[in-house]
This record gives sequence, structure tokens and C-alpha cells, in this order.
Amino acid sequence: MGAEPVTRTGRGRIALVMIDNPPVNSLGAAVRRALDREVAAALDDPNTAAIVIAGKGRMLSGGADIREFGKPPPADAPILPQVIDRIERGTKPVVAAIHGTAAGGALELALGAHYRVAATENTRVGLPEVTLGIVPGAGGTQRLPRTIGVKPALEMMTSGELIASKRALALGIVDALVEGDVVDGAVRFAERLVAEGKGPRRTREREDKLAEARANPNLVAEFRQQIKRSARGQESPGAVVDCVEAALTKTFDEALAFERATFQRLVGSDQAKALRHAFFAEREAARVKDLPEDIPAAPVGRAAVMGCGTMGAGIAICFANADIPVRVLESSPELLDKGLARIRQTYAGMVERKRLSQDEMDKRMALVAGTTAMADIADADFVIEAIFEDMALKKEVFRKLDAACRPAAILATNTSSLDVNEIAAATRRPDRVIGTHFFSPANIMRLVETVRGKATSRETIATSMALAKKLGKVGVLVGVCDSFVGNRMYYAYGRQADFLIEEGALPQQVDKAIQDFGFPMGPFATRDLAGIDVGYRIRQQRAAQRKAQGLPPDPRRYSPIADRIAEMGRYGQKTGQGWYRYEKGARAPVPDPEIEKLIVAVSQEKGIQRRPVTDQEIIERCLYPLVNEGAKILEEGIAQRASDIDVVWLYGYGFPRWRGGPMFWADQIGLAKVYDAMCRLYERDRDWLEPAPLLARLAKSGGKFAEV
Ligand code: T1G
Repeated sequence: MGAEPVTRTGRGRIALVMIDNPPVNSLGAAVRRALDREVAAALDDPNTAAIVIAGKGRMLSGGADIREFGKPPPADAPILPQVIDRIERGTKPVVAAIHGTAAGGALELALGAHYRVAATENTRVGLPEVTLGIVPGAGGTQRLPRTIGVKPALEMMTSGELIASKRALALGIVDALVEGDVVDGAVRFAERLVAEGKGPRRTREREDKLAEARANPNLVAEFRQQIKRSARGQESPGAVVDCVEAALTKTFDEALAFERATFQRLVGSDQAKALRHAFFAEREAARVKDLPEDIPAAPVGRAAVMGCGTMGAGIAICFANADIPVRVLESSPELLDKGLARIRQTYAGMVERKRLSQDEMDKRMALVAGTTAMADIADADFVIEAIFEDMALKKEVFRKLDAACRPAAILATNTSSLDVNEIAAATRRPDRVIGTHFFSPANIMRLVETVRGKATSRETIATSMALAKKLGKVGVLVGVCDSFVGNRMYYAYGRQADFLIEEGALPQQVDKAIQDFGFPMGPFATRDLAGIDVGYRIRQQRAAQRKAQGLPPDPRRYSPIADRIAEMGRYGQKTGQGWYRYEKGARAPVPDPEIEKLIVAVSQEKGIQRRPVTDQEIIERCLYPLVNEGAKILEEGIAQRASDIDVVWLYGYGFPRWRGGPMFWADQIGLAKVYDAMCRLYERDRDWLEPAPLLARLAKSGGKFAEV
């Protein structure tokens, strides 16, 4: 924090009140106290005709200080609503100067000002509180609808989206855009107000924008139904609707009190704690424990992707989206053309859906080149191999890349499970070999598991982690083991789903229980989406590898159902049927009696007496072994911290964010309960279910994964 978190200087008769609290000018107690003091002084100063409030550095402000939540507010600092109330009630016009980000309390502060100007470029405003499990707590649910209307305000606040300044102008959030320095622009705007004798325009008094919703009482009710589905169990979106409804039915001050009470109720809720955990966990994951902050990340000016199939094309798109020239290398002109067409189609689809302009598509496509000649990628700084999941093939390719690429180039493999150390050993630069495991579709999913090999250097790690951030990804550093973190845990979860349907459940019951828990999809629908043949091929490969090594077949419990479905040619959505049936052109899974018959037949073959299975048993049988595997991963040092495992599951598998991630969720349940359940499962089924020693220790000591 600067010496003074808020300063006041004079620009003629305009008082400039500047927030200076790096890195994001968060509105913590010291800032609120100083802001209140300086605004009061400016209002009292007879030489001041108007006030501009602005932020130093990168942005106006990232909002309230999230780290203060859950702690009693300091008595000697006003709460944000009090500061905003002083601004709004003031007798002199106040102009908020918005640049960079104005999020949450920052936008609420700006809405309490009488006018708002924003920098044209690189500016985003929004009320993302709902993503933290709360509602705007400083008047946002009352002032935003009064500024832009109820429907747009509901959409902004229940999505938590940040919008660019041009859209903010169109909606009416800001009164003017400023090309140059936003503070100068705001001062000029304030001077004009004074010259024109324009006084304060108090948002609390603006009722015109509420008229439409008042005339259409169904609007709020319909919106509440609409977001109930998308919220998937998260409470805060519905709470936002309640606060906006109060704007229509109560006086401003009564509704403000309702909003504050709602904020106070939610800020201490389990969902808000979990969402705050997720917010900080994502940022913590970028920190590598044994990597000093000063290890330089090498710039990545030119990239190359080896293989332009589904994954390779998706990865190439990530580079183009980040404005990094990328050359894709394929083994034949036909495959290259197919791969480039895949990239072009992806962008064309975005243009069609108005997610991207044609100009932007052309710009990004111009960054993508294709070749079949290895020599053409010799100048790349960072090369990602995304070819077939076969160790021999990968080692051969890495030998060639090692020979072709400049010595400083980093060679990364997109393998989802294979041993990065073995791949690195095929080169003369193992220190510059790393895993960058993207999740499919690579241009959509934000997670990248960055897999450090034994020989991977700290510079290579720093460069790869920085690249993930540059690509807009969430990079999580993991160690080498079979399937790293996400898929290794997913395997433990998927096995239990298979066994549950042998014992009495059906795919649709398991999927519904998992969806009701908050996942976007259950395991069976997910397999149909990914393609059953993918898992089938990997299982066949592993069985063949065991045989080739002279090992006996894997003795652990195994369900043949998935293999049989694959052998029926039912690969899932891509063939119109898999675990479910799909009507032509539709993606909604329809339970298929054929599959139920197959499942019952396997239960009989195995001599399993089918029985009713409860949803609670499904959750425990699928998710506790997932947590148990996470505990083993943590203990083996494959993940740096429990919260990293949470980040993998939040961004790679859609674990409900308002539950914080599997390890946070288990801590909330209590590890003794999870451990006892694992002991019972292990007692009955043995198999992979032996409780992890770390889980046992923490359960007995009353500890949490978060403390490891
Ligand atoms: N409070 C505390 N710390 C924050 C913070 C905040 N609001 N925002 C960021 N940080 C920390 C972050 O943890 C990181 O710390 C560093 O600042 C840089 O962040 C009353 C109640 C503003 C768009 O939800 O979206 O207002 O890791 O890496 O990429 O109704 O931060 O360096 O130790 O993300 O440039 C609502 C949250 C709060 C916005 C900047 N506000 N922040 O992104 O930097 S609730 C938000 C962001 C509220 C009111 C309610 C982003 C950013 P460290 P960063 P960035």
C-alpha cells in the first residue's frame, strides 16, 4: 500500500481523489477510511467545485478486499456503503474515472458517483460478486438497475461478467469514453459540468429505468426460473434476483438494507467460503514452491505444434488467440490440410455465432502456418507435440525435434498419461523437455497440467507456467506418474461408477446424482461425449503392454460393460449411441433398454444380486475414492498442494466451483467421515480402495488437506 492509500490534489477547481493501493487498489479498510476523509474534505473545500475519483496504476480498483471477508470489519473504518452514501449525497458533482478494471465495489463506488467516464481501450466493468458466492453489498443491486434497466442489470449481476467500456457506454453505465488519459478526460468532463451549472445526478433518485420492470411483474419471476437451472445449486444468483426484486417493491433505503442483509448472510456461507478458496487457489497454483520469483521466463515469440488432430488444432488456436505466430507440422499434406481446415472451421463457427468478428478471424488465421517439413519449425521457441498417444512414436518424434530445433527451444509433450522422463531421455536436452497436458477441447478448457520431469530445468518450468498464463490458461504444475493428477483421480471415480451399475444402479441414475451434486455431466454422458472408443483403445493398449511384459492380467476388479459397448460399435455421440441413445442431431442422452439389458446380463454373469442404490451412496462411492487418490497424489508430491488438486478439478472436470474442489469439499465434510467411509469400502471391496495414509493421519489428528 502507498504511503497514503488515497491522495487529494487540485486541478483548478476540480479535486482529484486518487486511490493508490497496489496491486489492484482493493477497497480495504485503510482505503475506505482515507477515501471517506478526502471526499468529505473536498466537499467542505470552498475552492472545490467538483470531484474526480480515480485509481493509480493498472486500474480503478478490483473491488472490496476479498481477504477481509469472513473477518469482523474494523470499527474505525466506514463500510463501503457509507463511503458511497457520502459521495452520492454530496452537494458537488462527483465523476468516477474508470480504467483497467472496475469490479464489484469499484463499480458500486462509481455508480454512487454522479457521472462516470471510462477509457476507451483495455477497460472492463462488472459486478462479479456472484462468482464469490455473494451479492453486491454496496448498492450495486439497487443502483445498476436504476442506471441500465432491470433485465440488463440482472444479466450482468447473475453472470458476474465484466464488460468492455464501449458496451458500458451503450448500456448507460458510463456517460463518456476517453481516448487519452482517463484522469485528464474526467477532469475536463467535470469542468464542463461546472461550466454548464450541472449539479449532482444521484442514481438513488433515478426511477425511470425501473418503470419497464414495474410494468411487467413477470420479468423478475421468469428470470428467477431461468437462472435456477444454470446456477446448478449455487445460491448467489437467485439472491441477486431477490435484491433486484426489492428495488421494485421497496424504497431505496429499505432495499439497500435488504441487500446488505443478504450480503451479510451469504458472505459467511459455505458456498462463499468455497468460492473464495477457488479464487485464491487459482492464483496460488501459479506459484512454484522451489522456483524463486526471479527465475526469468523466456519469451515465446514463435510456437510450433506437432500434429494437427483435434488436440493439435485446439492448441494451435490457443497460440493464435494469444497473438503468437504458430506453425503446425503434420506428416502429410492431406493431414495438414485436414488440420488447418479444422482450425478454420473452429474460427468460422465463432464468427457465425457472433463470438468473433471476421476481421479478428482473419488476423488469427494469418498467425497460423502449416508445413510437413520438420526444418520449418527449427526457429520455434516452444514446440508442443500432440501426436498419437504411443510412447515409441513420441520418443521417435522427440529425437527428430531435438535434432531439428534450436538448442534453446523448449520441447513439450501433450501426453495425457505417459512418462515425461522417458520422453525427455530420448533427447539431448532433457532440461528443456516438459509436459503441457491440455484438456479437450484445448481452445475451450482452461486447465493445463504442466508436467515437470526429473531433469526439467527451473527456467523451462518458469517459461511454461508463464506461457500458460499468456494463453489464458490455468497452469497447474504436477509431477510424473501415470495420468498425472486429473485423469488418475478420474479413473478412481469412473471405476466406482462402473461397479455401481453392476450392483444395481443404471447410468441415468448415476449421472443424475452426479449432476445434482453440481457437475455439468455425469460419468456416462461424459464418456459418450468424449467417445467410448478412446478409453477402449487405451485399455486394450495397457492390456497388451502387460502381456508384452509377461505380466498377468490386472487382478483388480474390472467391469467389462464399457468394452462390450465399444465392441458393439457404440462409441457415444459420434455414432448416435453409446451408453445412451441420441436422436438424430440431438445431444440429449436417452436411456437405452439395450444397455440396461447388457448391464443386467453382466451382473448375472458375475453373480451379483442387483439391489437398490441410493444417490448418497453414488456420491460417496464415486467421490470419496477420488479424494482418496488425491491424498495419495499429495503425499507422493505429484501435486504441490491440495488446492492445486482442487484447481485441476474445477478447471478440468467441472467440479462445482461453489464446493471449492474435491479436497476443499472433503475438508468441509470432515476427513474423519471420509476416512471412515473409505475404511468401510475397503473392508468390503479391497481393490483400489485402501485409505491413503495421509487421509488416515489427518482423520485421526483432526487435520485438513489445506494444512498439508
Ligand atoms: N481483493 C483482494 N485481493 C485481490 C482482489 C480483491 N478484490 N483482486 C485481486 N486480488 C489479488 C490477487 O489475489 C492477486 O494476489 C493480486 O491481487 C493480483 O490479482 C462490496 C463485496 C482485478 C481483474 O471479484 O478479478 O467488491 O496472488 O492476479 O490478473 O459489493 O484480480 O499477487 O497475492 O487476479 O491483473 C469483487 C477479483 C470483490 C475482482 C485483476 N471483485 N479480482 O486481475 O491480477 S467483492 C472481484 C479480479 C466486492 C462489493 C463486493 C482480478 C482483477 P497475489 P490477479 P489480474
